[in-house]
Amino acid sequence: MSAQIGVTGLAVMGANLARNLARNGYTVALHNRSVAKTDALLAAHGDEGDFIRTETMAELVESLEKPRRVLIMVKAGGPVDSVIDALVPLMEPGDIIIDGGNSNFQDTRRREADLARKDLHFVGVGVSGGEEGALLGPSIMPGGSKESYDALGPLLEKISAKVDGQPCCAWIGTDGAGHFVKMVHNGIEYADMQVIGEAYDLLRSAAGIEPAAQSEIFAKWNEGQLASFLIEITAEVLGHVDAKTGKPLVDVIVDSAGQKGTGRWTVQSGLDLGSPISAIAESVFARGLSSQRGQRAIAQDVLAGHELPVELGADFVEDVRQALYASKLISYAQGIDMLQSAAVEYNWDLKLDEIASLWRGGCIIRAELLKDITKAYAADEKPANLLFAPAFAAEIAQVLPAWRRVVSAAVQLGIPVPVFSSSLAYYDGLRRKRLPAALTQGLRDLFGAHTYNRVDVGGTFHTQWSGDKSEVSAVDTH
Ligand code: NBP
Repeated sequence: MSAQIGVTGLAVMGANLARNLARNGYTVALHNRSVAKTDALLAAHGDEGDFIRTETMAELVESLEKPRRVLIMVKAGGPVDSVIDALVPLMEPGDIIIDGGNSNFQDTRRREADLARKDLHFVGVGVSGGEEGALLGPSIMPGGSKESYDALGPLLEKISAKVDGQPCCAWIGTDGAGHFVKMVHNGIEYADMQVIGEAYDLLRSAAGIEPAAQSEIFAKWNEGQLASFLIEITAEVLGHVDAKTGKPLVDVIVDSAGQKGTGRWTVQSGLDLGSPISAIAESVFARGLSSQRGQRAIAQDVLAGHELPVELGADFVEDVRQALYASKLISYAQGIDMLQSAAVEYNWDLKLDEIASLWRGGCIIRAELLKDITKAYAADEKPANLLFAPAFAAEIAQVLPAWRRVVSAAVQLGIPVPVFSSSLAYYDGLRRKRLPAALTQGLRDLFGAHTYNRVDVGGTFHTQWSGDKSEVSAVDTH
């Protein structure tokens, strides 16, 4: 018996993907650095399908049909390079090495180029859905060559989540495109969670609605425009009572949010691309601020508040819902805009409708909204920005007054809403006819002779600030 695919790295994600593949009828060769994990998986789930137990890389490679497919599911970073180094001498031209971990897309680009020189395919695959998704059907974002997708795609599509009968898996683009799209997915996930947190804080701190009652509000919200996995689990977490204290669980959890790095990578990459992904950036910064517990404790005593009284309207809860929806839309619009910039920079032909479509199921940001986003980018005329799609421009117009009221109230009450407010600033910045960037350019020209363009004639100019202040035509030194 030979296996259609091998999996090396059988911690929680690798084990669950291996089980998912076996449950879908594939023979799966299993390998882990320490054999104990392989044996534990076989002991607990060996009856779920056809597995081949291997102890060494050589055994793993020998057990595979050709072209060989080996899925690496080890810790991102150095361990992936070690496993690749061990595999390469054992593989033959045309074989496929797949990295399904959360690798940085730049590492994936480097590895793909290295292996292409050895006639091996390297496919970086973004996998979203956590432990449960890996087992029951994740959202899968494969990069690498089109040729490798022909050999690998059918397996990945089979084990992926399905929405309306469509697999949540499609070839994203060459080299690191899959890992890049997964990274941006995670960035949007950060923003999605932050806007939920801001809504919760406003309902609690401004309107005095306790977690149990909020659980019902979020459950109701999950039936409408906001329907999504994250809103659904927010209702669950807010409704959960701590068995030890009888308090809402959310009140006994330390208010310091961790991060594993994909949000930070998204922001770093957004800065490199010049993409205004303020919602994602503010979400990462909000987690950073939450973790500065020492400074936050000192601030309790030394920093004034001077909150101002606010008359909350009778529809405050609905206002917050609308502000949450608007801010969520902005984070998707910014994330997708970043994908467009990356497509140009890295020469990827990203199909935004397919990407939105495969985020509809299996992944953490799965949401009803993604169906409309898919439609917007499947249209003949693709919007330059998601917000320009007629359906979304109309929706934003509808929720805009509530969004402004909520941000104003939050500012007056001293409740931090970094993503609600920065998203509104992004929206207003985008639609503003004249931005103060003109003044910025004037200042740059004065202190650094950085030059400017004029609104009335073409060319690049410099004012001789330290001389007679006359304007001269200049070579662009931006
Ligand atoms: P971990 O990230 O915890 O990695 C543990 C695995 O890596 C074990 O199999 C371990 O072998 C192996 N390993 C390490 Br550590 N160093 C190694 C080396 N030098 N050579 C060979 N093997 C090595 O596993 P995980 O939590 O299952 O995650 C796997 C990947 O999936 C990661 O990239 C992670 O970021 C990603 N992930 C994705 C999601 C998602 O929702 N998509 C969720 C969680 C994780 P050992 O057993 O011998 O120590």
